[in-house]
Amino acid sequence: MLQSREGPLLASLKESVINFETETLVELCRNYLELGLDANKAVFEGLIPGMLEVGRLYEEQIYFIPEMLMCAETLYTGLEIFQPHMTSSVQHAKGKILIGVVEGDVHDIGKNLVRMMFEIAGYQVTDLGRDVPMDVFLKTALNEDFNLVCMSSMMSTTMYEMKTLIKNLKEKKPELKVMIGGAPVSKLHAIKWRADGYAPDAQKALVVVQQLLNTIKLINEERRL
Ligand code: B12
Repeated sequence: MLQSREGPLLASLKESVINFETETLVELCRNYLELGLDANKAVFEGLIPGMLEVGRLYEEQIYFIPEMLMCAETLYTGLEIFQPHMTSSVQHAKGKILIGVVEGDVHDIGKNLVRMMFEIAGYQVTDLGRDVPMDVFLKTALNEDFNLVCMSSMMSTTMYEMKTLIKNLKEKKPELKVMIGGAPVSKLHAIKWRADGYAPDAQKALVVVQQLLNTIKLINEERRL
């Protein structure tokens, strides 16, 4: 019975993001949660596919910047409603993570999703926001005690900021672990730029973080022996 309601509701959530119908979306979110359905599914199989379709509409020049902004606003309303109900297979994770979108880039939806997954798992996250000046990113990463620095970029023009940032960070603090992500980058960029990790989406990012932090723990334990 519930399953028969879930599919149409997920499709409607997706549609409401595409059509930037925030009021409808709020109503749908309420119905969805009242039925006790899975909030993670609502985000990853409803809201995000909606935003991906918006990207396609933009590329086909059916949507322009004002529409994209309205869709993003609707998406954020949904994320806010679902976040308190989301769960993670990783619980009570320990570690301090710094995250931000590099200088020149205002795309922060992806970064916010990654941050959300980290917070749900229990990590302590410092979010520098978007279009973060290089010196701010560097200073914060070097002066505070983070286990991992995560950077995001959505444009082929701004992704090289990550390369420079990694180089600067590794020169000054080689032991600091760095993870990168965002649509224009791949695992190959991570390897070439000497990042320690890469993930293509928010769910996989959580798995990679766990692996990286476990490695750090093992290295520290071995050092103590
Ligand atoms: C929404 C959007 C906008 C919104 C952004 C709103 C916001 N608050 O983010 C607005 C309208 C502001 C915007 C502006 C612009 N945009 Co725009 N935008 C998009 C769009 C449609 C969707 C991006 C998005 O949110 N995707 C959904 C999220 C969920 O996916 P995601 O970001 O990839 O994130 C996932 C993964 O990448 C990963 N991830 C992301 N970060 C990280 C970090 C880590 C550490 C890890 C592990 C993983 C990870 O996990 C995320 C979640 O699963 C894309 C088109 C597209 N098809 O993607 C264009 C796009 C990115 N934009 C583009 C452009 C050109 C612009 C503008 C220059 C347009 C203009 N003429 O002004 C400006 C840029 C201004 C600037 N200086 O940054 C181009 C970039 C082209 C390129 N190759 O460089 C794209 C690709 C559209 C296109 N095909 O031309 N944009």
